[in-house]
Amino acid sequence: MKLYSNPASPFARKCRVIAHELGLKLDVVDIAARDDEGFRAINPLKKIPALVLDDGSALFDSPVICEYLNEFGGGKFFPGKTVWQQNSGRWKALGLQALGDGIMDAAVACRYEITQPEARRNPDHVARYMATVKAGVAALERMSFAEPPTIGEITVGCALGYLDFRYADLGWRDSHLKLAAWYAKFSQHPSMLATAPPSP
Ligand SMILES: N[C@@H](CCC(=O)N[C@@H](CS)C(=O)NCC(=O)O)C(=O)O
Repeated sequence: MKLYSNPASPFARKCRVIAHELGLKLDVVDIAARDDEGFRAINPLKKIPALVLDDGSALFDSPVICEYLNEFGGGKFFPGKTVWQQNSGRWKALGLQALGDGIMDAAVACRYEITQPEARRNPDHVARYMATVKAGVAALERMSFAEPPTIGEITVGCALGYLDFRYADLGWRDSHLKLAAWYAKFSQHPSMLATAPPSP
């Protein structure tokens, strides 16, 4: 299986963490999707991650790829069908994944905005993205996290890792002590250490 990825992408990192946890060997191809129109032949949305299976078909969107890898590798990162429970089970895991993905969406979009030439940068967009990032992190502070982790905890870990990577000055730990204590431990999982983004 070939994973189109990039060491800086928090979405691709989710897939790499699951693969590492399950001992799945992926052929990882690093690309800069933003500048690669040809990549639309694999993912028409031109986003990484994309997973190309041995029969040539492609999966995209990190929740889909992660769930596929989880099933392929016999993992337990996606809890089975359960009735709604606020603090555990399938809907908690998927809800946490959605929150982490939403933080990453805003943080990545903001990064694209602030790396534009100055004349094209829109401060209103930057403010709106950062408001979403901050509200998302504040919501995480009020949540509980499972051990062993689900896809929810993995996504949140990748989102916080991305904030440290691209927004080192954000200082999210200062006002989110519970979240910071959880992340200090979570980020030491071998799969998180093995997939950490490069130094900025
Ligand atoms: N919802 C997608 C988001 C993926 C995404 O935004 N990837 C970024 C890199 S971190 C990308 O490929 N951007 C290229 C572009 O937007 O042109 C997922 O979960 O996989």
